[in-house]
Amino acid sequence: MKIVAADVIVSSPDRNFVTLKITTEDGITGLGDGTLNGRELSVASYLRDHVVPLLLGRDAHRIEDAWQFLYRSAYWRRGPVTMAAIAAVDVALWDIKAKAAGMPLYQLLGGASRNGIMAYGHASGRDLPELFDSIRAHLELGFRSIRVQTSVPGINAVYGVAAQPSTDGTRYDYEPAQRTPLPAEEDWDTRAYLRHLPGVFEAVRNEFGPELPLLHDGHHRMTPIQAAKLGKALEPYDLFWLEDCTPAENQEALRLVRQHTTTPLAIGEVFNTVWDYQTLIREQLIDYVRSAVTHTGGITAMRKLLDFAAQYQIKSGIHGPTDISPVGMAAALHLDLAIHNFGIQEYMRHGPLTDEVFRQSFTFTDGYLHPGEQPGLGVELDEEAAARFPYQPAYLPFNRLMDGTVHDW
Ligand code: GCO
Ligand code: MG
Repeated sequence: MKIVAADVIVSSPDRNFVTLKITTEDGITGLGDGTLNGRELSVASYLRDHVVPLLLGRDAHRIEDAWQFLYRSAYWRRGPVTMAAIAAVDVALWDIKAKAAGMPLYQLLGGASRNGIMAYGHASGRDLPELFDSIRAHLELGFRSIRVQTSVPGINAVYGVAAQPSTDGTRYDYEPAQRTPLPAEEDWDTRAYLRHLPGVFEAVRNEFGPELPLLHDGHHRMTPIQAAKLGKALEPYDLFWLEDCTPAENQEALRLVRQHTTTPLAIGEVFNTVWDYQTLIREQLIDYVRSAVTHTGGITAMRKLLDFAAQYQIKSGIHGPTDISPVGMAAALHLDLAIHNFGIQEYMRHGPLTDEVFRQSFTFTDGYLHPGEQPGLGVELDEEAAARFPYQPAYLPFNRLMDGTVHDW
């Protein structure tokens, strides 16, 4: 089944998305997500200028071969731009194969291992009353697992806290990228954060009881010993996980954290290959793999990574913020349903304009996602709608410490 066309569509409904659409000689189309938040045009160029010419005429069914060819023939390998571009191709080819088979993609991955996919939502607040309202609003929406992020006294803007609560408390609760021509500057003080956070979790546990799974994202801001201290301090509040507690480049850092705390650890949203996890998985330094299908070379590579993790009782926690498009999200859901070592799925709902561009068939009921039964991924792109929302520059903020030093955001 020859590939006859491959088009890169950059569209900005609510936020920027990069989508690859592959068309075969018999008219089957497949979609892949190549969105890299704040660096979208680099993936679009990698695909348009360097990958599309290689795809034309190839057999769409040879997914593993396409993956190996794109990875190895560039000679230069790994990195978020390359791996997002490969992911876009890989997911589009899986979409085509499943459509050709007349099956939802999860069936080709071995079929369903569970009835539904437990998802967690993002609650946040500038103070405890606002945080409690946000948690309640998420519970009303059906979420049964909640990530908790709060402001810290003395710090002006903290990652993960919505600038303004929305009317339903959740719909636009937090969007990492801002439509600004330059990255916005935020401030940070780790000691103030470490003093504040345990009290927040104590208050949340007192209000919502012991059962609700609670998660927290440290966003790479702590040193190993600071992370160890936080993990210990949070033990009484029984977190589902503490995410990205230290900068992700240093796998050995997690050894030190692990020696000090039984708080489960999740890491990996900025990783892009299995090699980033070698030490972490073999030494069982983490409990959850946080990679996104979109940034880790697609379903082919994620399946291998998660199978490797499974040998060490490490589970999935696939990255699913709004900067993963509905196409990337659908790919994650098919994988979540099929693999045995599923842990949890992050789910940040997209805005209404995104729903106009991407017609999705996944459902969210009583805290559980399901990719649906449409052949393929179950997502269609309305190209006319996509064209109404041209690219808009948007960047993630960055952090400076109180003395002006640049810090992890
Ligand atoms: C998460 C992430 C995101 C990232 C975002 C950056 O856990 O969902 O930390 O919120 O900040 O994906 O583009
Ligand atoms: Mg995160």
